[in-house]
Amino acid sequence: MAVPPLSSSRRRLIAAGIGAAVTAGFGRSALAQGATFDHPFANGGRNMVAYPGKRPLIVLTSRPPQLETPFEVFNDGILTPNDAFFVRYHNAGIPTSIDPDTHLIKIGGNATGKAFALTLADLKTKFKPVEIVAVNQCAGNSRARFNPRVTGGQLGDGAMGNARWTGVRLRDVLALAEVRKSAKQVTFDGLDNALFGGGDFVKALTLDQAMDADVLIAWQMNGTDLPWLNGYPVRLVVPGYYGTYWIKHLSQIDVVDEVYDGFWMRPAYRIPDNDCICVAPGTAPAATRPIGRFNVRSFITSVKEGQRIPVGGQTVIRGIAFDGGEGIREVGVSTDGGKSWRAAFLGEDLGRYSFREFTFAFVPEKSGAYDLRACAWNRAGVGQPSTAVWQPAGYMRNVVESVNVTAA
Ligand SMILES: Nc1nc2c(c(=O)[nH]1)N[C@H]1C(S)=C(S)[C@@H](COP(=O)(O)O)O[C@H]1N2
Ligand SMILES: [Mo]
Repeated sequence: MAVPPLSSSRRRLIAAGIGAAVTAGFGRSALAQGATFDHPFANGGRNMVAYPGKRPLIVLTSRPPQLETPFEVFNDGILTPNDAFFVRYHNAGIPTSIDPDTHLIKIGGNATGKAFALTLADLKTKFKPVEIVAVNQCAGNSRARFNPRVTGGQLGDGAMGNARWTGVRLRDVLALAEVRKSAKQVTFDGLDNALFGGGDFVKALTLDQAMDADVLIAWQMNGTDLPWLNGYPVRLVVPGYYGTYWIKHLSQIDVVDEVYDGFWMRPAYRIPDNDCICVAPGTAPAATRPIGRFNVRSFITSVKEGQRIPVGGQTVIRGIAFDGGEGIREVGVSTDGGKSWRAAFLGEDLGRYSFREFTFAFVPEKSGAYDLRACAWNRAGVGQPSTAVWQPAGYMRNVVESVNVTAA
């Protein structure tokens, strides 16, 4: 069933700076600077702090900064505002001063015939600019929902965001490097350093992944310079792939003739090398591979766990869906805990890597409890699992989630 999107009047209210607290059913105060934010899981208390270029966000760690987007932001629109976009670093030595006129992106490595360097001005003037809307999601998004719990940053669902990225194709830059036949991988490094061990954050893509036309070296996000904490002045954008590959403050690109095995490629950011990408709870995988593309996910954003909705009146169930680059074909909504499903109305298509909005008009006829669920399918026909799987790193959660509400 297709229902018309009912969101425009509400968005105008938000644009006018009022209404969000009232319509979303919870107070602004929990999101203010200095407030304590409570995730709905044990030890979920966090501070709300405004970092440079950011509105108050949920602080997971302060050094290095790891900031989560309050989930209600995802109901305001399918592009995530720069000042609300999540932040993830691994090492405390983040850059604190960068001169955009002298910053260099150096290209080299043992599988290139020519090493060279580009300034930001070179990137902006010597190559064709490209724009892509794409979701950036941390592999550990929703990690705190794992049961049994796993170690690692206890994230709610706010380690993701969707933006319009402007940059140049990585492959256009690599075309100048005289890449040799022996080339296997491309490694990427940024200006941040490890201060307390753990190793410099360096990531690798296979040559094929790196040569994909959609991989960008980007300097803009939603039409303005990248926020400092999201990788100013340039970052890698790897549409469809987990955020770990999206190197920030990009400064070095090396084409190499071996499989790069630095700490952040092995043992970090690896997934069980099997079809379910899972193991029995409490066990370790026998073999692993580097994490790759997103699986299919969807979230209800307009209704919150525990909310009261009007019996006999209309509640708009709105949300977002995305996957690793096939694009979303269909989203189903269930209001009876997954027993029956109906098709939601899909919103504007900003491309196969973007959040896709869905809406569904729900009129509960009887008072009582309702278990609301959304399930997305991509254009390859792959959907979301109805029961959660487990893995020790707490990556790639994509089970159909429940939002329990009461009609009264
Ligand atoms: N230089 C650098 N780039 C990095 C990281 C990092 O620690 N250092 N973390 C990666 C990880 S794991 C994620 S999830 C994304 C997060 O991007 P964001 O901070 O812009 O949201 O950045 C990636 N790029
Ligand atoms: Mo991440």
